Amino acid sequence: MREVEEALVALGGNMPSARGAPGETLRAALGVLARRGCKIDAVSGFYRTPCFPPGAGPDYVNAAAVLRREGGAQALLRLLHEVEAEFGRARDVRWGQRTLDLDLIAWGEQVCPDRATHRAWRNLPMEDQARRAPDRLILPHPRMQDRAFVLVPLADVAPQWRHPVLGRTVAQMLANLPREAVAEAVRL
Ligand code: A4P
Ligand code: MG
Repeated sequence: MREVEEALVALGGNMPSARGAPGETLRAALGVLARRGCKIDAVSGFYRTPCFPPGAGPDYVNAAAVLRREGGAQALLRLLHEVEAEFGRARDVRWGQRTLDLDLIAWGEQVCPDRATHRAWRNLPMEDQARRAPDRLILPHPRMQDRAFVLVPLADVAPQWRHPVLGRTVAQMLANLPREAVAEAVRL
């Protein structure tokens, strides 16, 4: 397994941090990642997106980045969690409001931990999605194909990346989403 792969990272936040409003936080977080060994190849536009689930909090700012780093996917997820913590992320309410959420969307075309487990998380009923979080790394991120707030920014930087299980590119997954959901993501 290759230790350096192109990683796709989704960034989001809907509460101010010590660094400022969510857009400032996201920019600062990218700076920290660059200083901790991430070679950032591309950063998407920043988008204002309505909070999911609707009504659960203020709008988010979302973005996506393509980066590379030595050390494998687990090590990158650990770094992402460290950076979230440094920006004041408290993991209390799942899907709660947050200053910074950094999700590892993909590590090359790796499927983690295996296709059967991936399928189980991908097909988790909506009522369980809000209650259950995986205790190990799932790649690609099991909800990426459902979310305009992930796919709209990702389409700026990796439209041709192909989902290793679903067989669809980012551009194709985005085209499969309801038009209204996509239109709600407004470029800042
Ligand atoms: N985990 C497993 N696989 C991954 C992965 N590929 N990337 C584990 C990141 N984490 C992964 O994550 C829960 C657990 O999943 C962790 O222990 C991690 O090791 P978390 O970041 O602690 O919890 P979370 O952020 O509440 O969960 P998750 O799945 O990141 O939340 P969601 O489902 O991404 O929801 N609305 C808008 N408009 N924009 C947003 O960005 N984000 C959320 C977060 C909700 N609503 C939103 C947005
Ligand atoms: Mg997260």
